[in-house]
Amino acid sequence: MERTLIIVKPDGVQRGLVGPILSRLEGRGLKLVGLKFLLVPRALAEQHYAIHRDKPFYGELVDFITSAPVALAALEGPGAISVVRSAIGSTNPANADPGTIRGDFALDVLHNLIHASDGPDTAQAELALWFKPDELISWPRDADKWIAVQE
Ligand code: D4T
Repeated sequence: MERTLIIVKPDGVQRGLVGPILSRLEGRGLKLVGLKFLLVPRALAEQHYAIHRDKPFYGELVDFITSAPVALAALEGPGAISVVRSAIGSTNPANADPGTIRGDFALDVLHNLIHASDGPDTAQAELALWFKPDELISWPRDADKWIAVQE
């Protein structure tokens, strides 16, 4: 079982695609274990994108992610990290396969709708960066029974 982080970026929020994006990932069988909606503080954006600090697109990337609210989700499932990466498609949507989120809804590399952790180490670090431990839910083994009790 793995956990991964996704961020629906400001373009996805503004275009009303939070629901459709989460729906695709939930439909695949991934379970939500955390959910958040926020305007990203600049320091947090800089920490998240620190690996790109020396890239020419770093400035506009941080400007963009802090420009309007984003939706964050922590998702859990077998192979969740690679399952989500393949569901979202190539970083540059112009190269993303049809049927992927970017391949169906985006065209521009900066405005590529969604971020997803790209490996176990980044998933762990990013989940810790964006969620406090008590903001992540642990689903019980008998989750169906739990849902029935909650209803
Ligand atoms: P994220 O991190 O948003 O999930 O994207 P990827 O993991 O798919 O791609 P990335 O880390 O290489 O790039 C981070 C972020 O920068 C934007 N970007 C990227 C850009 O604006 N211009 C570029 O040339 C590249 C390569 C898009 C995603």
